[in-house]
Amino acid sequence: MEELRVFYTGKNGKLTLLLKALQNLPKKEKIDAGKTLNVIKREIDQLFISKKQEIEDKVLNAKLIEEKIDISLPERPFHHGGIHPISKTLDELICILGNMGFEIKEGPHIEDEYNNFTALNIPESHPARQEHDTFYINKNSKLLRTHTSPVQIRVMSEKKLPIKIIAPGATYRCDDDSTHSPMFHQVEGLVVDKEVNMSDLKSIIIDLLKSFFQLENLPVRFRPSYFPFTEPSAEVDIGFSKKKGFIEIGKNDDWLEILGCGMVNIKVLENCGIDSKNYKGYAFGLGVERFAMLKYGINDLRMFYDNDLRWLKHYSFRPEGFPNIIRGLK
Ligand code: 2NL
Repeated sequence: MEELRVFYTGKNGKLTLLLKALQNLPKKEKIDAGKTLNVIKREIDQLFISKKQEIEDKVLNAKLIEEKIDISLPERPFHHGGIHPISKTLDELICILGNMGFEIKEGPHIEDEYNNFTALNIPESHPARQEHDTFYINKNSKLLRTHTSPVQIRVMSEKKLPIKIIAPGATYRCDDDSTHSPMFHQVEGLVVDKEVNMSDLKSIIIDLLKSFFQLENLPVRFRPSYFPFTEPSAEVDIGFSKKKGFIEIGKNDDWLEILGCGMVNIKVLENCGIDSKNYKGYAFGLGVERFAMLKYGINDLRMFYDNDLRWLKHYSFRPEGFPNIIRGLK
């Protein structure tokens, strides 16, 4: 088509040459012939344009038919990425505590000795402070946080009261065996207000455990304990039974330790500049891996971080089913 166009209306085309030859004609003939030639030229131009359009439409339609997608066909069975059981457990804990009015706070994973230990009333001589437990980064007392408590120290030091927060996230300890991973996850909670006491703490913990394990009659027991950052301190147990090697939560044959808590030590409040005569606090800390193992029947901690595809396919969750403050845990 392009060849034809050049043949007639190109630079040296038949029609172009005729138009050029007009100048050799006498004036009257020049006008008549000029008109006729221009009519022909316009007609030829128009023909080329419409033919070109016709061909382009044909090409486009053929392409559209060829690339048609049948949206009524079922989806091919490809594998979705899944939600890791640690993420799912964190989402669930955040959902439950979020509904109770706790605000979620995060902080740096690289901390200093003051926020990680000193402010929490963990003395220099405390075993957790010795080299073998903590990943020190350099000699300027920088370290990987060994718990999420430094987040709460930062929030308390801002001195905006009252406080009702949780600090979820990764924590690090120089420990690696079948029951310890050098990186693991915690959720810690902190409430600081004028009138709070141990029974407020107890009711929050009992509600949290019943919601998390979806058991209205879950047996819960508070046992006196010791943490440097709380006084008094308690460890919390839940009822379980062991049948043929399987742990069943909610029965009451035996007790299983599940978390630690207590009233914030007044030394910790004072370290953060909070007036301990007018304000009290309670706090709790739990291990996310332990919660995940008990709820989802995972008995080997190390599998969480092995990235074994067969394990991940078995234990991960469908992404559309994540916990949500409106829909709940399902
Ligand atoms: C456990 C015990 C606990 C806390 C964590 C805390 C934080 C501040 C002040 C006071 Cl800033 N307490 N956190 C309190 C009691 C226990 O964790 O066994 N966790 C796995």
